[in-house]
Amino acid sequence: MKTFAIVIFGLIFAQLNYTASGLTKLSLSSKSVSWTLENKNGTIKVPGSVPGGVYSDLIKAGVIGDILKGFNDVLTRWVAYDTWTYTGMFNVTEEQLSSAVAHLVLHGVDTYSQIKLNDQVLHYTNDMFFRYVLDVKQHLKVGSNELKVKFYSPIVAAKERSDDHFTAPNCVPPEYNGECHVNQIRKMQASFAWDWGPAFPSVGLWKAVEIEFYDTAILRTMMVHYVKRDKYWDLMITTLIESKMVASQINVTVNAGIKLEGDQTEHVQRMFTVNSRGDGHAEARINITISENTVRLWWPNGYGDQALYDLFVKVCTTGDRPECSARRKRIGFRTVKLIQADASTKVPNNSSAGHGLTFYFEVNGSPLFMKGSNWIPQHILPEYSYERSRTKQLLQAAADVHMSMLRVWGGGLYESDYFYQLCDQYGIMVWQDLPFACSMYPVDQEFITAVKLEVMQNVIELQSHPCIAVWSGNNENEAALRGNWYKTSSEFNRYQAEYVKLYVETIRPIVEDLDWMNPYLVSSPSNGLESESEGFIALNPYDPHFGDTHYYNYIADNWNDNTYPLTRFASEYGFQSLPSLSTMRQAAEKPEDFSLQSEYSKHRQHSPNGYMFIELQMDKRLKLEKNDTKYFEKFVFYSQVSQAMIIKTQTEYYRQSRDSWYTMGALYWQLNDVWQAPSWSGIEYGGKWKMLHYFAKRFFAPVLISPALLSTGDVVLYLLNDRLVPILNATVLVQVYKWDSFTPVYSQNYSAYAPKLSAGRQPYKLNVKNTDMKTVFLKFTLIADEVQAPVNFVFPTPLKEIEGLNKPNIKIHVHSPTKVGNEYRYQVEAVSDTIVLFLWLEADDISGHFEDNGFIVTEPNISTYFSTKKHIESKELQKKITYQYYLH
Ligand code: BMA
Repeated sequence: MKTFAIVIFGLIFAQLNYTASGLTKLSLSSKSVSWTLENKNGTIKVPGSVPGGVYSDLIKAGVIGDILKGFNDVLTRWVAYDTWTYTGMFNVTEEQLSSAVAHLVLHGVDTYSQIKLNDQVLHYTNDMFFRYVLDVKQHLKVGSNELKVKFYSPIVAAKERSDDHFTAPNCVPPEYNGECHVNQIRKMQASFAWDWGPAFPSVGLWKAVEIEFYDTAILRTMMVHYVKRDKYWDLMITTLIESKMVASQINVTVNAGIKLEGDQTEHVQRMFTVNSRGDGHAEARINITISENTVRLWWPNGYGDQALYDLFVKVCTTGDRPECSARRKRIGFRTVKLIQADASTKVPNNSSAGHGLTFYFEVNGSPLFMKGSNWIPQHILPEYSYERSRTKQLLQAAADVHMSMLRVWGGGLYESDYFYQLCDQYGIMVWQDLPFACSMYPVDQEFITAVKLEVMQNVIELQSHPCIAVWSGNNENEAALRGNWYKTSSEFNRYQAEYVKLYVETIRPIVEDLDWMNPYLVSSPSNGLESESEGFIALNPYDPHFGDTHYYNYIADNWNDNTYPLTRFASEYGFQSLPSLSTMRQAAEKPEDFSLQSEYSKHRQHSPNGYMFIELQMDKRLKLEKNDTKYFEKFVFYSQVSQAMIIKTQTEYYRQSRDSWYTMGALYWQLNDVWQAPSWSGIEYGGKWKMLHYFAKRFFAPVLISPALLSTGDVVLYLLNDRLVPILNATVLVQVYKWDSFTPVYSQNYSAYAPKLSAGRQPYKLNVKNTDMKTVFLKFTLIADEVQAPVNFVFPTPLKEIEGLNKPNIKIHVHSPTKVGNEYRYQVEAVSDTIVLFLWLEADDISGHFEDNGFIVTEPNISTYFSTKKHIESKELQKKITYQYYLH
């Protein structure tokens, strides 16, 4: 029996080396077809790219320069006001045209366009997130054909729609240098500017374009649902079949096979007669039952392996000339539940903590604390936003610092399939916002129709990825309406009704119907079920007893452990810093730009009063004299120190609050950047890690000894344990240092214990109130069998007040590299003669990153690694490495 299955399976796989028999595809990408791009009055005519876009094509042709330099976002804005036409000439053969079906497939059209084939208007598009499939059988001819896609200015289109269907806000704040009414159009919302990014209202064919020729039917895609039943997984595969756009009955055979552990396979074949609707769509369902012993579970990063299995599906038409087409998906077996249940089951019911509902993810039956960040598009131009190397670099960086969840934020995109494949591989769960953010949205017929189609298509594509954990209808729109952010209070009822129509009545049933494995939330932040019971716009969407929260406070003392409000799940919180000088140099043009007062600096800061808040936070804790000769350089560095310490403090507070409040998630704002500017990111545009990202590696560590300094002067300790087993027989070494010596003045061991998956508060405290707080700091080291944990610190007073810290003598030594994968890995040692605060190593213009950085040096020797793709002599690297630290 087993041999038989393998033979059949082998046959299926052998045939899967091609996408289809019967189906032929004619790629219209600019690699195979010549395209031109022309503006309205014909004064600009350049080669066009497909996939591509107007800004990148104008850069390639030398019409405009590097769009991220200087003020080029504003200086190139004229591009977005013009009308641009992409014209492609391609040949069709007689054989191709003899197929019964010829469909033009445009995988991504950004956004308002008219599509003409051989001078006949085929269609008008209005949604960049939608794959358009157009019947071109009657319009094609043998020989040369011309496809023209005329793009209307998205700014003008948005304005025109707003004139008819105005919905708040009127425009983005002036600091953004942005454009208005992006909420009117189904385009990446951040492309009209955001508080961390420039406006580039792009147009273009941002994904592939092709013509599909076949006779009867093809497999477009498939959905995969699975449920655990006793000792089995029931796998339900829904194939989505496309055919001629007329109602008809089609006979097909569906083959599905999955490779399991070892050499085992499961394979099923069935015949169907499917009813193709008038739009050419039909479905066939096939089930496979898998014994639980033949697969391993898929776990989020840090909690276990990411077991993935190849599922192959082939659909063949029956009859004289069978046509086959196939798809492969890698799937993982896991269960995810978002538990919103009586909070008193988790925390004492006689306290405020026990009121309300929990909000946590239970994965494979275990309650897991989600650690991570928020993902914004990796490039401001959509045609570059799916770039594989950058996707990999960023997701790898997220996985390297123990992130288990990323929230794909609602002002961006549905990301590339590659993005979700990597999240599957790295174990990064995805909180997927639908692309609606910080606005009220229209609900006219055109808009609702586009949204329905778009959501349907994208949920179908993404739902089978094991990484997908939750869908959320929008970013901050419930909070914005309740909080009157856009002066909507006089029309509250209208906006509430429209909100419900869009996210509850239109989107929710689609998502829940197509993906019944993963939960749908109406908004982020929201009170979850509680918001629903309050008409979807809760009185206080930030209620700590329910749902998720976003929290930004730029005025409080954010290095203080007692500053932060409680929450069940922190899905956004953050603070700005400046990018490093080397990143800034890619965009700043003159030496004068490198000053906070420069026009350049003002132009790049979109967050109103942004620099003032950075300075305010810095002044609370660090000392930087206004007349310091290196003021700007230090400001940049200190801003990163300040950001890293703030997010560390806040994140550890949330992890600790698992104990008393059942806080179960910390996703800080934001992982990445789209340009060289001040922002909340932990990784700069170009991939360089800020101090925050290095700190994340420590504050997200699976096991961490985490102190909190209470306002009474008591230091309490938590042993954070994100492992599925308890920590027994551990010791915490507490050492008190004076700032001027490597030798601690006090050391004491305490025993420590933490149950599995817990924030074990330890049953003792230390008091620092009566010590001379300016001269000492505390260091905590966990000693436990087979457990690695970073050291941690308490600085009892603001660092600007400390006494005794000396100027260090530091020597750097770089060893010869070893090759690890495609990278060279250099051991870097730093030797210091005294304590150093936030020792920060940089490798000049060599791109790569250190394994650790931003050190609190309490021993004479520290050692780390620098990894880079480029080979460089270790002596050279040693010369290039510079360092900074905090000293006043
Ligand atoms: C939240 C996010 C983003 C924004 C960030 C920083 O509002 O959802 O819209 O960039 O805060 O202000």
